[in-house]
Amino acid sequence: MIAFYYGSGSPYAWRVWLALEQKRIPYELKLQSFSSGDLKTPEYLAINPRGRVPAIRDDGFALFESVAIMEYLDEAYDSGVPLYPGDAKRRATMTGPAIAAWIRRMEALPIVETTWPPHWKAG
Ligand SMILES: N[C@@H](CCC(=O)N[C@@H](CS)C(=O)NCC(=O)O)C(=O)O
Repeated sequence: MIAFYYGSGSPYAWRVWLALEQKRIPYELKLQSFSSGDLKTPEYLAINPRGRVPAIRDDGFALFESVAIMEYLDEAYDSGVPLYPGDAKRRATMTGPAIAAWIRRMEALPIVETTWPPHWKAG
């Protein structure tokens, strides 16, 4: 089972968490404390040398960086629920139904909302 390393309140970790849920991939939660130094232990740095969350370990394969993890999950686990729309234009304009578009929209909301084209604001 995938071990999912996350920290409370991390939007990068939410991205991976939502992907795991959406694809219905079984995982074990590994909560890391920022203040207790969990991310700087030798054990954790062996998983993510950058000492950040999120990270996963999948059958001995460790991976960090939320976007890379999402791409890995989407390709390695064919659960019939793709994270990305197949069509490039829908992917680029976030009009696809897939969860990746929604996750990007959620993450970008406080930053670029005022500059969004109208069709992004619809959903
Ligand atoms: N580009 C990374 C960013 C990860 C990141 O910055 N995570 C923050 C939490 S939101 C973190 O672990 N910070 C701990 C630290 O910098 O010590 C990703 O997408 O996974």
